[in-house]
Amino acid sequence: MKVEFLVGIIIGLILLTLPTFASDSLNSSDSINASDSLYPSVSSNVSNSANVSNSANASNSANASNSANASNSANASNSANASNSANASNSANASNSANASNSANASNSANASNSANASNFVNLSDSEAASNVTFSILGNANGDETIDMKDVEYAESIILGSKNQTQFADATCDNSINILDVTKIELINLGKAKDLTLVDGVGRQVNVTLPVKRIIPTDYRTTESLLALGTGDMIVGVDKAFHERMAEFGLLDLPEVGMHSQSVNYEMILTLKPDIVILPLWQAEDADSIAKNLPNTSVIVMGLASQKTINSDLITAGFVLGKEKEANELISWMQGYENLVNERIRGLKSDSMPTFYYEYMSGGEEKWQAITPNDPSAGQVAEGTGGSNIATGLAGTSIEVDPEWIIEKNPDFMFADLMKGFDSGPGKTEEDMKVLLTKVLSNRPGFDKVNAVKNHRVYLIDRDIIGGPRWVIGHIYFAKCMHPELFKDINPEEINKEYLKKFHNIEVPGTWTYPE
Ligand SMILES: [Ca+2]
Ligand SMILES: [Ca+2]
Repeated sequence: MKVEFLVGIIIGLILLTLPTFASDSLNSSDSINASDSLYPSVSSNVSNSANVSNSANASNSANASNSANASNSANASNSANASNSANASNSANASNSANASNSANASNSANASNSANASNFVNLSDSEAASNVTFSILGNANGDETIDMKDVEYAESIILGSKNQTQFADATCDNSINILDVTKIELINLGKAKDLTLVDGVGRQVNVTLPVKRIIPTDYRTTESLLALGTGDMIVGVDKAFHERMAEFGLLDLPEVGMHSQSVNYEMILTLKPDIVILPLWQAEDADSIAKNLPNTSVIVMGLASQKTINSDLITAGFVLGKEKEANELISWMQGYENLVNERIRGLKSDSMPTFYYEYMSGGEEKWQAITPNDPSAGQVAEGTGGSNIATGLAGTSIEVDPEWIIEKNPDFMFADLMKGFDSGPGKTEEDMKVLLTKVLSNRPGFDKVNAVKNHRVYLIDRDIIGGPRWVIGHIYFAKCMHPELFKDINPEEINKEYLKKFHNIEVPGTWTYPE
């Protein structure tokens, strides 16, 4: 425990001294993104609920000691979530090291060492790095979104001393930039490299033998993203949750190698001889031990399920899998709708925006869990949609709150997350959703006084359109519900159909949002 604490302090110091990379490392908060995990820790939520309610109250207070209590209770909640899907001690250490709400989820050693390494390199200027998408394959010397002849030239300039070394310039991964890197970059560019090294979603350097032919994603939303790139014939195994929740995408005859990235069946994976195994961010803590059990397989952590990381990891995955064009198409599709929302809500004044309560797992037994903007997946999907989340400022990604607190906050809108996933989406009708809405709102004494309920502004949103490439559909739905006058011509259900047809060539009857 002591050692872990010290590691936490050291990581904290590194993060604190590297503000740029500290914020990058927030991407890895997906690693314990409870709202993406199937089975939130029920017992810990219960035991922490009193504290968490305090934190909600504290957020209204200027009293310093109350604020401190609030962040402590939030830490407890984060640790609990972490132990569910990842490693609790690291999460707790991170909470100690810096800002609780931001860094609590962020820490892992791979990330920290990446930050440390990266500090030796220059940051590319905006003109040199095309966008905020990070194409993290060694050989991408100029830091843009691909590897091509410009990287060859850039590496030569580094050798000649006219450019500084950059983060991904060392194509041969030997801590030196020389003519071998230039050669390697040329080979990668020509499609003749026998291998390449990528920096995965949590900063691990992973060598991949080319060409990649057989892949196993251990998480169902990652699988959806990969399928959208046209990799259906490369996937040789899936997780059980994929069969249970995403039967509409096919692959029904493939073996199951785990359950939602847990209980990995190593024997099965070894039998399937994958070139790469792709883990979701929240499985990052286990990546190295999983890799040890899978010799001759590249184990890569990627954020293909989360809004915050999907673009960068799609472009990296697209390159490794020979699906660059497909990755670019998918990213353009998402960005098109993201821009549309931005453009239409641009004129709204922040102080006149409606408030909303976004509830986690509304369809399940547990209620009163507020999704906060810290959640890099669902919480972020709801940001930038012309509303103000009442859970803004609360620590943690999702946090149990007191019903009284919600009533007092009196949100104008309520969005109910249907994590269970079986009551909405494929095969469901509007009538089914109407019944579900009644169920979601039952057993909530005093809730009829809340503006959202009083004015019939409670909306159901299926998780299919929150994670993976479809996050942008959920994003639009939030914006349209709160500002229907700005999105009269936009129909999220139609966009879902468009996505399924365009990127998966399937038609799936069902209802993902209610009411429209
Ligand atoms: Ca490049
Ligand atoms: Ca080198």
